[in-house]
Amino acid sequence: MSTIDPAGPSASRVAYLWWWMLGGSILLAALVLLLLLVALFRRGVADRETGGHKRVWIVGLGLAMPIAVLMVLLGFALWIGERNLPTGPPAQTIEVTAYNYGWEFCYEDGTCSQNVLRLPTQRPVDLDIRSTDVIHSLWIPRLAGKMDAIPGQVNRLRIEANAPGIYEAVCAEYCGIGHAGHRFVVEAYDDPVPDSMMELAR
Ligand SMILES: [Cu+2]
Repeated sequence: MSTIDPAGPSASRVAYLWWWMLGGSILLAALVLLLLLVALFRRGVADRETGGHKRVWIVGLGLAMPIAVLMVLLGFALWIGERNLPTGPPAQTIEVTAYNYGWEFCYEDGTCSQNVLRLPTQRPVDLDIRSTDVIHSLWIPRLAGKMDAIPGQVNRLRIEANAPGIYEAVCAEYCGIGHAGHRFVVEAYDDPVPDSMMELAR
């Protein structure tokens, strides 16, 4: 269930952004800590600063730098988000219905499964997500970001699994007393899906 152990392209992009943000935060935190140490051990330095220097500290480091850093991060996040949108035709579309407290997955061949989502590997799959009661949120941490399930609306999420395996998933929006148990598993298979597995998943 770790987002920094991605198993698909969408989650990999999110993890990539996360590592860059962590690196940036460490650099900035180090800079602030350094300035704090300078202030502690060289008391009086600030008092001797002239007006020009104060402009560097307040306008430069206090305003311009955070705005520039946040703009770069915003641009980076928008670029990642754009690339995670469903573009091009999916290998298949699966109808997902969230309800208190379970998940139903209906496939193009007309079959449905409860609380188990079967996927082919290395192929983009679109989930068309609905809710029959309250707002839920579908989250498969190792495959993609979260997507809300909202009554009266269809939200599409593109996912892809790099390798066969079992991936755990949860509802990421508090939806009632059974929320903690509102989970499902993703079973990703190399094609073709073995008949015995199909039976199991049903
Ligand atoms: Cu829920």
